[in-house]
Amino acid sequence: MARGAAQGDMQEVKLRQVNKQFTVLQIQKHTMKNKLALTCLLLMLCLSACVQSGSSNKLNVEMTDFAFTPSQLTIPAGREITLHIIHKGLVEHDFIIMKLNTNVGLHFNAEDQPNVYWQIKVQAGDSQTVTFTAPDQPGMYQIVCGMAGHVESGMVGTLEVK
Ligand SMILES: [Cu+2]
Repeated sequence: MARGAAQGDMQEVKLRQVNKQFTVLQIQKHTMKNKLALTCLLLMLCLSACVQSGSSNKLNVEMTDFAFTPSQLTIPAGREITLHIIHKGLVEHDFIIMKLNTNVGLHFNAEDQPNVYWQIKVQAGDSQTVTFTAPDQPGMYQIVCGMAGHVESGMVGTLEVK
């Protein structure tokens, strides 16, 4: 009996040791997982911050018949802006930035021409990368296409200068 009990105790001790080691292993695994999760989180935060600051002086605009996508853009005041236009439509379009506090109204016509801040004409299928200098004055600027009937069809947008 006494021997059997002693053996049982020994087994229990061994079992406890194994359990302890297993727990230690589990804790180490857990800590590594947490570290990995934290690293991932930090990396994601950094990436999103980098993308946000990096995209400010670069614009990507898609032209279709008849829309600008996105139609709301934001750029930093006074900076040189690289505009990449992807033309996916079948007809010619313009990307026109109107001067601050001007608006083409229902149509773009000859009276609106002196109020143009900057413009580029893009032929169908002719994607382009161009540069222009952002206005110095912060505010909301209107974007339009100057082709007859295109404003009416929805080729309008806003450019926020910050
Ligand atoms: Cu157009």
